[in-house]
Amino acid sequence: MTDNSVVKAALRKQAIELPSWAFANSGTRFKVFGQPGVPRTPHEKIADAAQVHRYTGVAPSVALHIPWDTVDDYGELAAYAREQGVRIGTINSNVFQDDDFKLGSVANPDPAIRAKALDHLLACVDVMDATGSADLKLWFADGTNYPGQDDVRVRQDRLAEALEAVRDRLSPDQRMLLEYKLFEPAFYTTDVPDWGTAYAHCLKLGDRAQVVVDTGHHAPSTNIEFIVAFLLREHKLGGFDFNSRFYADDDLMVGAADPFQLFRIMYEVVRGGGFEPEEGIAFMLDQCHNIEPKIPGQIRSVLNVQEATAKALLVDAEALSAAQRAGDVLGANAVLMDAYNTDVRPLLAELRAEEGLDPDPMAAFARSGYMEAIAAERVGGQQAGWGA
Ligand code: RM4
Ligand code: MN
Repeated sequence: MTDNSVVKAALRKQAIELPSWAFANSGTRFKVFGQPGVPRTPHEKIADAAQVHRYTGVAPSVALHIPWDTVDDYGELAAYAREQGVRIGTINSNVFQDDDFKLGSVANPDPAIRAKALDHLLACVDVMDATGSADLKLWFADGTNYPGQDDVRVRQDRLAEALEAVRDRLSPDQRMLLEYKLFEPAFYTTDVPDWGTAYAHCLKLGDRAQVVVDTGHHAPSTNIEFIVAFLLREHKLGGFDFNSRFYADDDLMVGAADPFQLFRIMYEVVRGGGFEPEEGIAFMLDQCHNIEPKIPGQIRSVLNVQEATAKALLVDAEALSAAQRAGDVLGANAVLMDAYNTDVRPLLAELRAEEGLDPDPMAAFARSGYMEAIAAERVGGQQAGWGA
């Protein structure tokens, strides 16, 4: 297996981005359960995210979601993030919660509504300029519920037109990351339902457009690691929205439902050079903590990604390649499984100690008293939520 010092050196470079909305209240369409101490403002979300970085050392940035994180002064918010020891990362657009978007946003049959959706996307680029963010994440709830409801071909034209306008607005150091999702809220057709559709649009858009793989956005049993390998090989993988799912887009903690799948994905990232800075892959979480406490939920998630990464880095590339070339099916499989079956927790504890962190971030955070402090301090005001 790969030498521990090599694995540690690679892990030191890892950065996982946290979603601001993970710290806010969330739920299902049946009920949103509030929790004590939940942030009321984007500043409080950033303060909570900074705690995750403080204890894990690998979560230095926070993604914003607009308009959930709207503030008057984004430069000030970015400065506040820096004071807290983190920075603002990806800007997520939201064109799925306005009444006007009932029949879609950028693919809506009404040109005035399409223009309104595009305005929002362009306003998100203004936010990026103010925060210094490099990535704009685009997810569209657009689609139809019934056969015949709209012309699915024309909807692709409308989508392409909006994407081109966004691309033309980006500065050279900014990217657009196009996310796909099989279904929901549209139940019959979705305008960007899969990686192939996203890839085809990004290919036409050029270098500054790349695909985002949200691990919860596939049909059951989809081989996500193949998609990752393919996109990485084409330099069209922009990043991940990590979460895990049992059934649909469950947004559960990454690595909770299927840690082996996460390992297989991370192995393809390692194999394809996806940790090299030039590749620019954004490793983001996109999760909701509906019933578990949110900050520890995020810490657990970051640790799950780190563990899967460590195991992927442990794979003995030479032994694997030799077995593959020899057609040794069982031998090759065993090389991969040896790495997966390694308990990497001692190695990660050691790494943290070397970095001056507590070897057990979950326990250290619990001891810190932060949860109790925010529950006592954050009284009154309106707790942030996803507004569904
Ligand atoms: C979508 C998609 C987006 C996220 C929203 C909240 O399903 O995953 O990335 O911003 O949910
Ligand atoms: Mn997502």
